[in-house]
Amino acid sequence: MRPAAAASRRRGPRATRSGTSASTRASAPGIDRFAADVRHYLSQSPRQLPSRYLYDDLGSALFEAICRLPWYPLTRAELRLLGAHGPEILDRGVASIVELGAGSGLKLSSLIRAAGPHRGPFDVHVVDVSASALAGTRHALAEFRDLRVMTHETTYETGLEILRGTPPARGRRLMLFLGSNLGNFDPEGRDLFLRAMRGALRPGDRLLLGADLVKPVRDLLLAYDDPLGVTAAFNLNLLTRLDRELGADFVLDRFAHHVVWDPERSRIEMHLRSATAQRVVVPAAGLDLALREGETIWTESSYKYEAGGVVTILERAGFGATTPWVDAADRFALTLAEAV
Ligand code: AVI
Repeated sequence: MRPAAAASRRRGPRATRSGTSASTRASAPGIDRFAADVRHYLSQSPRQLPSRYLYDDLGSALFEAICRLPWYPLTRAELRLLGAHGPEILDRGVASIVELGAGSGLKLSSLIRAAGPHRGPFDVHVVDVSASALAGTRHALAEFRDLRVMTHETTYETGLEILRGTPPARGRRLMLFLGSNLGNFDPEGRDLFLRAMRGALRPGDRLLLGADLVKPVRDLLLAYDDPLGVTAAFNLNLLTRLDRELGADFVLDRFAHHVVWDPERSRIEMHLRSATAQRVVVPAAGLDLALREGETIWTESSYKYEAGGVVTILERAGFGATTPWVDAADRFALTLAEAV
């Protein structure tokens, strides 16, 4: 990995209503990497595409819409927990907040609001590959005084490298990894990533981790295959991205959104199923694919946890975990863990 400081292009700090703000942009994955990943993963058996590519501008907007659907209760459950436990989460020792993958900034702003008016000042670092998500976060934080906001337009991994080299001058750092983002990692990648987060913290710093919990299968299937078809659009949009950016010739109505619950691995899988036997070319990735009728392209896994399981994996990664706060209605957990 390139040294973060050398890779980043710093745009100078500027005054905002909320305090000061600055941004870095470091090695966001480009089109060559996209083409190479598509070539590699579509050639696997079963065929796959990495879920991180679901989030172009339209994909990010569709995901924001998913979070408002009645059948996808994760975001609302997490907001309830942040509202109820804000003062504890942002106790007086916290001077620096880091969020990986902030989306619209809604959760971060809700947490700061819930902590009360006398908390802060805070240094806030937000890491996301999407420039529009970072702009949304800045906008959401503009109402607060006493924030110094740094946005980092880059991958989580590079963001963690940057943060590791810039510990806060005073107080504790609180890292946020919310919204069941951890659920999109396979177990091996998850453990590595938790260790990388731990590596960017010092003993006494904290991690607030969101995790969606196992719930009745019917509810899980509805959350990922909603009757309005928003999640289907989110999934199919990945093919429009391949058409637009890599010159592919996927025809959308020859594919269907397909969702499977795997109880053994405790995960929801999202696929795109080929309705017919068909050929598809992806010129920029050098691919000429022959898809069978019913063959699927696996686009995402969302692992679901038990609250006790979250504590175990956190402890394995070098955290002392407290008892998770659980939203009983929608089965979602927030765990505040201390780096040891
Ligand atoms: C971003 N991530 C946590 C979402 C999830 O639930 O796995 C993405 C998503 N996929 C379909 N709906 C939402």
